[in-house]
Amino acid sequence: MKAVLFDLDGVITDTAIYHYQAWKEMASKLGIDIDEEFNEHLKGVSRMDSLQLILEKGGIGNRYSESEKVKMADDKNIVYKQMIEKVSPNDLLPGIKELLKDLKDKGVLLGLASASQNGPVILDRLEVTRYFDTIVNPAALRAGKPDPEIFVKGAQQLGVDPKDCVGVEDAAAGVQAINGAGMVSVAIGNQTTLAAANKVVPATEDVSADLLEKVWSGAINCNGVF
Ligand code: B16
Ligand code: MG
Repeated sequence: MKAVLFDLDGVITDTAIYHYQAWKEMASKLGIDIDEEFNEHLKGVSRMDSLQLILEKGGIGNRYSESEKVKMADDKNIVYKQMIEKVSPNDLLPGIKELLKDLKDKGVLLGLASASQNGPVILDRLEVTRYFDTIVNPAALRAGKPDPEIFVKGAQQLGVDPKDCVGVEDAAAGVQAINGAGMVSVAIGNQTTLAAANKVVPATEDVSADLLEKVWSGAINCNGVF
């Protein structure tokens, strides 16, 4: 294993509540009510695709022009950015600081493969930017997850073959993207939802450098069933 590509939201930290509150505020101005259950569908989904899902929920998916939608998404992002100003190192999910440190100590390259354009700011606020060798720019992608492009680009930016990489995700679309990139996948969360991953663990504290190495070598050597 030469590199690990990390998703951000739900893996390194959890800002889903801030995305939810900011979208809820924007949606209510349009007379659309969204709840936490609906918010689950927005996890890992890009900003513009999230907006489209919300408009469709309100039955007004075709009402606005592209520039009007960009303005709505920008307004939501202004609110979201105010909310993430309070993010601090205390918001790292359990075990993640140790994981990043252990992987660096072992000489493993680290990359961020997040759909969030706010990824670099959030890494700064969490004070973990120095652990990352590369960050994929999601704004430059042709397609979002489940398309493998973001993970393929991450491996390219690190100069590593995808088969020597492990991707870590919390969303089914993200696991599909990792697998499609030809990497080994480790997922955090529900065993049934994330069954396509080479390995599923319940929580971030269950992911260690040793586990990632073990899953990678097992998958490479014997087809990845654990
Ligand atoms: P932004 P991930 C994703 O992050 C979030 O899960 C998703 O809810 C959000 O819409 C997306 O980033 C875009 O975020 O509006 O900040 O560009 O899970 O891919 O790390
Ligand atoms: Mg995620």
